[in-house]
Amino acid sequence: MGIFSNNSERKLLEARMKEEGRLPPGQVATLKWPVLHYADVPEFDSATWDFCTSGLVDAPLRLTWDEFLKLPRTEVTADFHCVTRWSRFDNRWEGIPFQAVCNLTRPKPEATHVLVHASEGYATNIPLRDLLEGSVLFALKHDGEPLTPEHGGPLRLVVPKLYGWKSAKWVRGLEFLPHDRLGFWEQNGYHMYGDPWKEQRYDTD
Ligand SMILES: Nc1nc2c(c(=O)[nH]1)N[C@H]1C(S)=C(S)[C@@H](COP(=O)(O)O)O[C@H]1N2
Ligand SMILES: [Mo]
Repeated sequence: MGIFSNNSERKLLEARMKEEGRLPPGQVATLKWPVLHYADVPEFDSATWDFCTSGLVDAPLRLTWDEFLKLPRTEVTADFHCVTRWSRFDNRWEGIPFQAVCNLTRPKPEATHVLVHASEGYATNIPLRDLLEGSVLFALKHDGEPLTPEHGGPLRLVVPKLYGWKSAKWVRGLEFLPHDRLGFWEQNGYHMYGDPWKEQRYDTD
């Protein structure tokens, strides 16, 4: 045991993040990495896994696991804010930039929103322009380690600027749409956009 208990360390981090303007309103800092999701952790089989794009695109895709792994790579360090009020700072993500998939599938000009599809019927909606920001990626690794199944392994979306429910674990596809359409939590009362800095937690916020 060091001089500081884990909780003092946590409080020091929280104070520092607040000072640096990195703690959104109503959030607390965590040093741990909570696991949070609805339904069971899905099985992964590299032989049957695929990644599909559909809707308003010039080139609908169906990529196998091996094909997906051949896409360009990127690294992003970002904070992560869950609507249940924990924030985890300086997560180092490695994976495939969203832009790389977009370049392959070529959304039509009418596409304004994306419904991100994941295993077990989970889905979440995000405006296309937000997904095109450089910080958005399909992550394979977190802090240097392959993503564990409970954290979305082998592949999850990461959208750092929005609440965590937009960062779909076990992501399998993208549907490009001419308008916004509610995903899983959005149908259950969560906000359509989910900006942690504006505390857009529920559809009444
Ligand atoms: N497929 C799927 N992705 C999901 C969820 C889920 O229920 N299913 N929960 C979301 C929520 S609310 C959060 S906060 C983060 C949590 O990621 P973590 O478990 O790796 O901390 O995953 C998000 N992605
Ligand atoms: Mo969350």
